[in-house]
Amino acid sequence: TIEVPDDHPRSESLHTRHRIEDGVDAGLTHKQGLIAEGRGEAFDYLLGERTIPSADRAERAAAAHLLRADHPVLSINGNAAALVPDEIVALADATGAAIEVNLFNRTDERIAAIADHLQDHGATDVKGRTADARIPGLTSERAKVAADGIHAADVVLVPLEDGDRAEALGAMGKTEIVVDLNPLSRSPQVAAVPVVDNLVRAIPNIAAHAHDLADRSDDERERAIDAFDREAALDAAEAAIRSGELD
Ligand code: PTJ
Repeated sequence: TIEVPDDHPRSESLHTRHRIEDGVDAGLTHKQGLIAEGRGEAFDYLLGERTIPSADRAERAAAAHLLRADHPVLSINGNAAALVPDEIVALADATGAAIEVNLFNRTDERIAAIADHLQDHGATDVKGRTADARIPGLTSERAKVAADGIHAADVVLVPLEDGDRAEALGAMGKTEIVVDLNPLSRSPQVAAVPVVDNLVRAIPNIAAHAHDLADRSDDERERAIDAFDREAALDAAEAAIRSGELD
């Protein structure tokens, strides 16, 4: 691994890049995950590599949805597993959500490697090794899900989604939370809660909001959901990118 000096102005972004490289070497992340990371980095640069206020509100609403759900599920792909394994386990613990591995470029080897990796990071139960149900109307490999996981979920959090599945999950009546740095991408456009932020900041911040909201009343959790305006959040993210003000 190449050393990144801590005083490098973009050291955080370079560390993230190396985690994805290591993920590919470990058989967790698909090679296309490197390309996805590059696209994400470009948007993150334009956002100022920070959590903008509208993304923080989305993360609070996401936490409230996960806490209120009967069957919340965190859907994990190769990039999420490489970047934030500890944070995913912490978010599952904070919200009572199940963890399920679900891949666009699905192979049994990578499903097993990711599930083992998450268990090494403290996950007690990882679903997705056996895909005994399907998301209707979806032809990609992402249609294969666990009957007692994503198929039965009422709220699903998906990092780096493809738009087709986002729509198919919506058609099943599920509330979908999408984390994607590109506000123009189809999946945040159709998600109930689009979170336009880097996974490495979004997942721990959703967990922090979940800890805070868990101590509050049902009313306050409902307010966090009702106060969130998805259209306004998408517009704010696009405006932040277009403004070019990197503060
Ligand atoms: O592990 P698999 O097989 O499920 O494959 C996962 C990838 C990511 C390869 C697959 O879903 C894919 O090809 O995704 P796309 O179509 O390249 O979309 C990636 C989206 O995620 C882009 O809109 C990026 O801006 C965004 N993105 C990339 N890195 C991050 C991100 N969003 C948030 N945080 C990131 N770290």
